[in-house]
Amino acid sequence: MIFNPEYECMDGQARKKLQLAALKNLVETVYSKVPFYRKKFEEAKITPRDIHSIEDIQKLPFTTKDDLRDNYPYGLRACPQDRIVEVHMSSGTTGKPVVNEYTIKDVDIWRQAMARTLAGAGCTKDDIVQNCYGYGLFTGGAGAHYGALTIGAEVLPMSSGNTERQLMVLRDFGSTLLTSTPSYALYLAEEAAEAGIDLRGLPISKGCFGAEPWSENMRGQIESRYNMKAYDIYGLTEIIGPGVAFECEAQHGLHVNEDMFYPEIIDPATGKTLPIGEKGELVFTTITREGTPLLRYRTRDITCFINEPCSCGRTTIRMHRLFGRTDDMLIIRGVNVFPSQIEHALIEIEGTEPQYLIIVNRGESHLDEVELQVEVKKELFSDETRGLENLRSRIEQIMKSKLQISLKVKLVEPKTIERSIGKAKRVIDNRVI
Ligand code: DLL
Repeated sequence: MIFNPEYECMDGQARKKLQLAALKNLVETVYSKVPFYRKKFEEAKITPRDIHSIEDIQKLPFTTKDDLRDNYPYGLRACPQDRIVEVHMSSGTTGKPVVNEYTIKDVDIWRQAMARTLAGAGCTKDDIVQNCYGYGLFTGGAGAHYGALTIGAEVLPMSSGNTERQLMVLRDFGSTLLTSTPSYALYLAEEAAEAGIDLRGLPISKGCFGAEPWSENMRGQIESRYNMKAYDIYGLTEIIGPGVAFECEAQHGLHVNEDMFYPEIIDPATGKTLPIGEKGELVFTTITREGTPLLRYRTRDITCFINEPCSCGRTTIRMHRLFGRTDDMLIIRGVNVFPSQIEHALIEIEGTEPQYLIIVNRGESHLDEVELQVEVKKELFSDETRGLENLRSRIEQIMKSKLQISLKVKLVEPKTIERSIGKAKRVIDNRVI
């Protein structure tokens, strides 16, 4: 089902006109309302009057994750505070989270974007959506919730976790559409098998999965265990949350909601825009946003555009499912984690050395497990073991509060972790996805 054929199937030239008008409006706003952007424009010696065509977007400065960190928490707000109605957050590189503030119009855009997304997977008002994305500062829960309401479907606001109750609801409430991270969907399937629940016999027939990398192999597993069609959905906190791009029934690339979020693909080394079809870093300008709009935000996600017409009838540009990232961000149980956050936290913990190694595994259960090896001062090893045990559990607690994930800490003696002559190797990611 196409939720909004007027916009999703729009003629390309008409869409370009719309994008240009929205871009001009946005550029005027950030130039006059956001000192950070005013300064960037001055440095680049441009003004809003330099934007005449959509291609002129290439004259505009990029925005990076570091810019968001430097302007934490409200420095990029482009409207008065009393117009903000909702806030979401995700991890930044060194402890300062990335903040996104929404006006009511932004929430409306999000609702529409997610309604298109769920409709892409065939969701109608007859569906019962079991929403297992986390509710809270993470965008997944709220985004899927808004989208389902906008379609008029019934939402079961489960949030993540509490597997036993998830399975009870899945079996007893007749859920027809599952929204969760793909790894959680597989974990649930595993637990269902243990509990003797035959998922293939339940009404659940489609799922919208994203927020972390997954593969065709995982798609196949999910589809066969649930007897469902599994769709890839993409988004990020900085831009809106989920709802930036989604698969339709053709499952051949993700349609970008480009009338809302203008996409570009650039060479991450030079910043130059790449021709359609070439792989590079995905960049978005939030042409319709009001709260914290961003110009040419560098996502660090790697993909390419697919320019052939899609059999579904939508005319929006599609992006290939992600190939990876340009940085070292890990996604663990759906939570973004930067090794630099761990490093920062360790510096403040007495007794530890700044040498650590993160080992990530995906266990039998399909959930991510993390071991953090930390070198500790020599003296501690000659102490009684209670001291070591206290330190170990203190690090675990600190990491839990700073990173929002549980990891297992293993304390090791100085010089145990292999040194490298080049870039230090901080992560061993053993996950096969
Ligand atoms: O993960 C938003 C979201 C929620 C998307 C629910 C889909 C479903 P963040 O926590 O800010 O936002 O993380 C954004 O996650 O830059 C990608 O690297 C990664 N990511 C998101 N969707 C996918 C996907 C949400 N379908 C970061 N495939 C992004 C691979 C994804 N990676």
